[in-house]
Amino acid sequence: MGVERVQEIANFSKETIPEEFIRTTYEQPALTTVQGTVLEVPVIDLSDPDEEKVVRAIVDASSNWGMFQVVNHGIPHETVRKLKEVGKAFFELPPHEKEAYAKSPGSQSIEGYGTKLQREVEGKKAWVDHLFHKIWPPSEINYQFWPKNPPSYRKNNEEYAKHMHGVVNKLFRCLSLGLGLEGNEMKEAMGGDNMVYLLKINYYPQCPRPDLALGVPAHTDMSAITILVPNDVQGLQACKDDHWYDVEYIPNALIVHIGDQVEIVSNGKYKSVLHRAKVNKEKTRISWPVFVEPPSDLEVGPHPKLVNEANPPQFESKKYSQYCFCKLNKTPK
Ligand SMILES: O=C(O)CCC(=O)C(=O)O
Repeated sequence: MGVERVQEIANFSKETIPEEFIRTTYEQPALTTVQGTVLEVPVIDLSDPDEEKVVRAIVDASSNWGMFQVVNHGIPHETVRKLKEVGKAFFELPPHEKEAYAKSPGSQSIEGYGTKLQREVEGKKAWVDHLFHKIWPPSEINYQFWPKNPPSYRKNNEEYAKHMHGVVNKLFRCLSLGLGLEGNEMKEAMGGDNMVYLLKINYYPQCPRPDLALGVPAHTDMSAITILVPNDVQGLQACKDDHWYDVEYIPNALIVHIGDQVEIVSNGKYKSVLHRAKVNKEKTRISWPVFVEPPSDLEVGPHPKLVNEANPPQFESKKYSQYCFCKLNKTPK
């Protein structure tokens, strides 16, 4: 097989973890988390008929936190439950069945089942396996990365993607109005209906040393926005004013991250959120972020209506693919 999956490593790591998973003291969650405080990222009721109130709440959350949770978002709870059920079932299949969807080494595509191969800057590895595949638009979907087992995987994921549009449209409308733009202008700046929804499933097995390891290290998302549902195991942390806080798990809420592209189009008014994920000693944590992204060849930059002599552009305009390449290869933006 070649690549060792974290799920397998977890099976034989009962008390300790391999050295490459032990974070430096600057990153270890036990040493760097503000204890006893669960971060109260704003919770916004998307069904509130007072649109101005919703816009104000989204502007405030996106400018000060870069993260918020939405409730009454219109995606049926049953749809989310079924998405989670089939994702969990996939990761519980025997290894050889999952390996059928593995990314081939050297593949340029992000899609497929995998474990991050390259170590990070500090030489460390993350305690997580994942599955990536696009769920929208239909022309971008590569069904070879969608598990055939469990058999309802495809139906349940298609159903989730269908319901996701309503939330995406509402969020972009509010973000746009909050900048003084027309309701459709933010979405159009991200590619309109050609935006790509990339689903990732993070599978964080139980870890005997959650104080030392991280599931996902600190990062901001390259996407425009990310819409995430976790299972009921708390693990997401957000950085606010240079401190790391646990983000509360709210059943049936969607967690929204402002990504780098919204920060760029807003010319810095909205902030992309620095976040990371912890792991758990007793329970497997799973999360399903959907990265809502501009098409790869779309040039993204500060919206022309938001820049003038008094507000010069704070970011260079770049094709989204080029932005991702620079960020992943750590070349100057
Ligand atoms: O699992 C989480 O809550 C966060 C996941 C995440 O940040 C990522 O996959 O980029």
